[in-house]
Amino acid sequence: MGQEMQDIGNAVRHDWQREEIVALLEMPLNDLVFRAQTVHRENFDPNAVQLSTLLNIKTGACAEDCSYCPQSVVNDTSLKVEPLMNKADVMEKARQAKANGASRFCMGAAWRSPTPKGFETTLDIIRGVKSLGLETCATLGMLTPSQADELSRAGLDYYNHNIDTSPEFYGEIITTRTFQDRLDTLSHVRDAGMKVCCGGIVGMGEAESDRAGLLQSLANLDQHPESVPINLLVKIEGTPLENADDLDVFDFVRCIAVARIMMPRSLVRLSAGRQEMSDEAQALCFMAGANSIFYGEKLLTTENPDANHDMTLFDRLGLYPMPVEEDIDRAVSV
Ligand code: SAM
Ligand code: DTB
Ligand code: SF4
Repeated sequence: MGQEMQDIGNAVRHDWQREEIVALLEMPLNDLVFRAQTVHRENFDPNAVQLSTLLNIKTGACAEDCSYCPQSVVNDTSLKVEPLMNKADVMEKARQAKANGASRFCMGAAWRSPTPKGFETTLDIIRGVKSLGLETCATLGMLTPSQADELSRAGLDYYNHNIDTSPEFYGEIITTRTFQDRLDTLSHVRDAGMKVCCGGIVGMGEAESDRAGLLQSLANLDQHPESVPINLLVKIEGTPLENADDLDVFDFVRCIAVARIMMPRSLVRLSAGRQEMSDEAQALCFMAGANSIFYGEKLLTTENPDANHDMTLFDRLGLYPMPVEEDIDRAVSV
């Protein structure tokens, strides 16, 4: 492999300009996927895919107005509100996730920010899940610096907090908290020594330059997020985005490929939207450098492919779950 290709794969840059990202998004697909795959191979085992299992530990009645989300109080969806789960039930789900082969267990709560009582229970839940030998991740909304510290001390490895879209398009999607609020939470998470899981959603009617802006904002953070979930909007009845135009699946693949090129050592997660995607589209995403998925039949409130389907797809493609040690070693070098 020539020096030029090596340089492509190993440069961890934080100075991405919007035009060069748009140029990447518009490359011929063959060239783009080749470049992304080259970067992927220089930084990872190309056939290992990290598996994260999600559990919504508190459902619905969220005070934010995110226009994609079934859990917002302002969206009139048929979702049943459920209070915070108890520790024993969460641990049972975490044990099952581990037995099914997941390496990371991600707990979501539909909060603008954690309530005081809910937060204490969540700390206890995290201590329990950590003791099972799983990597832990949580997404609980905005955090203060001291909440981030407490989560870190309880054994939380990752905090998921997405910026969702470009700074310009953000106000079309959410009005109850700002883009800067999200960046503040991310810096509290970093300061507390946790790893960052941060990505966004595409297919919300945004322009290509917004997809470039999302990727630019992620890659130009002081440190790249260790995990980058790229979600394809799941259109949910009763949300303002229920009738959003479909994103061309190749434009989704392009986002994955450009995320891989821009954040060469991060796990790029093919996230929400897999249930609506063909096996072939998912295979293209893996070729373009995706190396993580949500694994298990449910995301937070919506369907995900079942584990048998995913393991059959992995067999057909020669993929295998990434061992947890490999994920931990890699995260040290992002
Ligand atoms: N309330 C917390 C928060 O927003 O920080 C945590 C849960 S929230 C549901 C986590 C993320 O899921 C959102 O930031 C968004 O990126 C993603 N998400 C939510 N609804 C989605 C949908 N319908 N389609 C795709 N992604 C979605
Ligand atoms: C992320 O980026 N995607 C996940 C996780 N982080 C919390 C959530 C996807 C939610 C899809 C819609 C639902 O199931 O409610
Ligand atoms: Fe609440 Fe999170 Fe849904 Fe926004 S995405 S409405 S913050 S649960």
